[in-house]
Amino acid sequence: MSQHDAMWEKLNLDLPAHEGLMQVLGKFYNDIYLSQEGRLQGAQYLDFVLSEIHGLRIRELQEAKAVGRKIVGTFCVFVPEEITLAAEAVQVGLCAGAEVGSEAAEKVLPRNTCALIKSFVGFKLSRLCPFIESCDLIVGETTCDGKKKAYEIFAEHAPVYVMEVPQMKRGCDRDLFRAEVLRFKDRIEELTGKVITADSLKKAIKLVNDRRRVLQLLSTLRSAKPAPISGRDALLVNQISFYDDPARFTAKIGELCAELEDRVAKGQGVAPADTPRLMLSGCPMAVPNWKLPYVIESSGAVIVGEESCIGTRNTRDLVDESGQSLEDMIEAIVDRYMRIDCACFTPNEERLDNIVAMAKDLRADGVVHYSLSFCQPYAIESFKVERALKKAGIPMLAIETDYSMQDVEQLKTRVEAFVEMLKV
Ligand code: BJ8
Repeated sequence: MSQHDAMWEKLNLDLPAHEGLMQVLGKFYNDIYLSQEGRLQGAQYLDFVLSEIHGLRIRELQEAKAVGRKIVGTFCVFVPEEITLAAEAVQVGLCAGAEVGSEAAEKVLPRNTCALIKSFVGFKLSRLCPFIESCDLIVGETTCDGKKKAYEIFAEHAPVYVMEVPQMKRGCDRDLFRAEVLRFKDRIEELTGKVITADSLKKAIKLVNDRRRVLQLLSTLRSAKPAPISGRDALLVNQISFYDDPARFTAKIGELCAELEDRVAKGQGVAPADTPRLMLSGCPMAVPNWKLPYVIESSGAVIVGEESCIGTRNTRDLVDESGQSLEDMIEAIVDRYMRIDCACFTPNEERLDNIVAMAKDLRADGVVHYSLSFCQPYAIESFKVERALKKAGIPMLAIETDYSMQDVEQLKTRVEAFVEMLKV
């Protein structure tokens, strides 16, 4: 029995199943996170947010709703949060990273669908996610085929709006995306009853950029040897950035970075300086998808960066803050989002350059490329990534997996062999 039961009941969650999920999540968190040694003081914020992810944060969302603010859920970093915030709404990233609910999802989706898609459909059909149930609007997007088609099914159960994201980056594609950003702005204004002004958009751009800046700082600090923070904790920071209040998050991670700066100055780390440093690259790892980071960091390596949407792909680029008119700011937003190097684009050469540059900046000894099973964009692109890294003299291990725990031992064997090879 939890103090939040009444709220969850009101949100129409399946209470017994939700209770089971929370218990599994708690145990998982305990094993993967709380068992780490030498964690930062600032990690207490992460532990607290995670422990209250379906509790106090949901209560905050209900309070926001009670004073007329709208909640907008998303599954992709292409949905411009600046627009949502400028209309005084709250945006939350919904990408689900758990296997629970996949049985229900497989009743309406083919089995060979990526785990991320099955997860969000399963969460909805099984009534397990209070974020989804709190949303006034859920924004989908036309990135990969699986998501695009799954939104049609999802829309039968939730209020869905789909943004068209181009697949190429020519002038005409930018025009298309600009039109979509304006269409999204209209939809958000209609939802909230608020008109977005130059002033409100300017503030929102700054708020989101500030969050990106603190995450950029975290990323830079991870280039230190020895690594000052575990990959698991750094991933969690990035995951929480999609859920928590942006201003609070930026302040808390600013404190955590100050602690890291101190560690770096003293030459302290979470693992000895000669520990092999690995960078993750590929599909996003949504909460609570911590399997591969755990496997890697219990195989004698430390993760120093994540080239993914729950990582640097979402934080590398800022929106230009110099625009004064609403039109200028919309153009700046379009420019910034068109730089996202998702594998759904063709060609996507800039991603290869970004991966190589990032691996060098972070002084990574190797890269683990991670694709969710049945994710064609990332699995196919991994061949080009491997080639680009090879040219730069950086070894890569390609992993394809899902959210189940069945392959943990097999993954461990492969990762351990890769780590041993790096030591030679
Ligand atoms: S911008 S990476 S968040 S689309 S893993 S559902 S691609 S089959 S998540 Fe993504 Fe936006 Fe791109 Fe980023 Fe499809 Fe692949 Fe599944 Fe994926």
